[in-house]
Amino acid sequence: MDMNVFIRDIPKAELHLHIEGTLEPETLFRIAQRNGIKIKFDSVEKLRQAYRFNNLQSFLDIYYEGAGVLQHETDFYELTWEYLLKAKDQNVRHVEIFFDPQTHTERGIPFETVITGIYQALSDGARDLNISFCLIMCFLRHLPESEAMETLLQALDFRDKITGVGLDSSESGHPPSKFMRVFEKARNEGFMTVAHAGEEGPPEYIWEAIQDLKVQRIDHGVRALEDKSLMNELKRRQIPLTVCPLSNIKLCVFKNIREHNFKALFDQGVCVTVNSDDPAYFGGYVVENYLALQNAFQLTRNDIAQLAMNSFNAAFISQDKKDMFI
Ligand code: ES4
Ligand code: ZN
Repeated sequence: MDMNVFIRDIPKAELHLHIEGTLEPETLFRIAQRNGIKIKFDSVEKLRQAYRFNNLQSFLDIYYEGAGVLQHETDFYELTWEYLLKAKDQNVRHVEIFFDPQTHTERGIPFETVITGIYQALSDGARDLNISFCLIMCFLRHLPESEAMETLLQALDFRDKITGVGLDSSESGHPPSKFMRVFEKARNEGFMTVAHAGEEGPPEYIWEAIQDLKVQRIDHGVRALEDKSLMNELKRRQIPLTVCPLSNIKLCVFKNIREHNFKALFDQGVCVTVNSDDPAYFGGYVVENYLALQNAFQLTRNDIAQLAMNSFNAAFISQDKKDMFI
């Protein structure tokens, strides 16, 4: 069987996916028009051409602007549903979706509008597309901890719909320790925890995510390779990394895919998973991320199967459910 087909058809879970990052230019234009919002770019092509980034911040500036077209429950529904159709095509069986409530509540969109639209699409997807799901609410780390705390309090009204909390946005200068209290409260309320760390930031930020925030997974974490004792800790405790190869290339974390440290992490026995991060902006969904790695590192079918298995093992699902997939 052709490797492309093998990668497409193998059941997989996606664990690092920002729903706002699945907003394709076509959808962005359609929703903007419907909501009477003017876009700086006069065509889909021009907008897509603007998707050239030199670091995380240059991407975030465009990403937050794009998310500004989302206003109504149906906008969030449509966004999520379109992603699920892509996931279905790529045989993604389980998704753990990040959303950034503060990106929307800061613009006056109610928390309830955001979560209801996203959750309805995910529920329909579970029923009609057979894709199971979890929702992870991320705090924007460039904002003060007090605002993250307010967001957590708002989320308590939707407790049954949210599995975990995460930490995203501009990493440099915003260490995980800044959010110690809000993560402590989240854990006490029964939420799972994850955090972006070691994407651009130093290995110390990964240590802080593990020790201060007590996360179950690290999002990105590629800079762990710079710290031998951290690598030992990740291996010993089998703390998964949700790696996003195409994202790392687009944001210039690595010069090109062959320079990516994925293979070193994988060969050293870290529980690595492959994910798409913000696929509408980074040029590929999860299959394209697997394919990029397979091409660059000549991965075997066994390697691909191991990565797919890791994705279920690292998921926030019961052992029984993992056993059904693996
Ligand atoms: C993100 Cl790639 C990345 N890093 C940090 N925060 C983010 N939010 C959306 N994509
Ligand atoms: Zn991310």
